[in-house]
Amino acid sequence: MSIVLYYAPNTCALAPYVTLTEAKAAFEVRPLNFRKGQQKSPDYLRLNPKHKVPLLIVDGQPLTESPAIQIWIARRFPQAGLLPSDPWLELKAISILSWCSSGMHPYLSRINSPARVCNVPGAEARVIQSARELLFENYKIADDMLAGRKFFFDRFTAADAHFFWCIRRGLQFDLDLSEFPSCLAHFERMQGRPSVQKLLAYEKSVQAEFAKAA
Ligand SMILES: N[C@@H](CCC(=O)N[C@@H](CS)C(=O)NCC(=O)O)C(=O)O
Repeated sequence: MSIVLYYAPNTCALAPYVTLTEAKAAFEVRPLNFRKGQQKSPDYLRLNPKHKVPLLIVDGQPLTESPAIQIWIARRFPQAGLLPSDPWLELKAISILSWCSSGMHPYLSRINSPARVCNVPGAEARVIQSARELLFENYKIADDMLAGRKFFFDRFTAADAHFFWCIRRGLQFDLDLSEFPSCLAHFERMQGRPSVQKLLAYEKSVQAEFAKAA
C-alpha cells in the first residue's frame, strides 16, 4: 500500500503526520511551500482543487479533510488504538476531530489572514479580536474537558494530535493562553511524545530547505 501525505509547515497537516507516525505507518511526505503558492499550482489543484493540506493519497486515491483522513488512518491501523474502541467513545473522538477542524480552525485562519474574510480597510484588528474571543470560548470548553486528564480519553488518540495543533497555532500567534492551564499542560505533554518530536524535527528540516531555495 502506498500512502502519501501532502504537508506544509505549521499547518494542520501536522495532525495526520503525527497519527501516521503513531501508527508506525510507512508513508511518504510531500511538502508544499505556501510562500511560493505551491498549493495553487496546476499540478496540486488537479489533486486537490480546494488548494489545502492535508491531502492523503492512498494507492493513488486522494482523500481530503482532516477528520476523514484521521479516521482512515485509525481504521487502517487498528492496532495503534488511534480512536477509542468503544463505539460511543469513538464517536465522541470523531466529534472532537470535527470540532478542531470546523469549530476552532476557522478562527485560527481568521487570525492568520483577517483580510481573507473581511477586506474592509482598517477591519483587521477587529476581525482578529472577535476571532480570538470566539476561539477562547472553545479553548475554555477544551480546558474543562482536559482538567485532571492526560488526554481527551484514557490514552492518546487522534483527537489529541489535532487539538495539539489548535493550541500550537494559537501560541504561534502569540495569544496569551495562561487562562487555559489544562490545554497548556496537554500541549507540553504532547511535545514530549516521540511522534511529535519527529514531526517538529521534520518541520524544521523542511523550513531549512525552503529557506535555502528562497
Ligand atoms: N477543512 C480542512 C481545512 C484545511 C486547511 O484549511 N488547511 C490550510 C492549512 S492549515 C491550507 O491548506 N491553506 C492553504 C490555502 O487555503 O490556500 C481540513 O480540516 O482538512
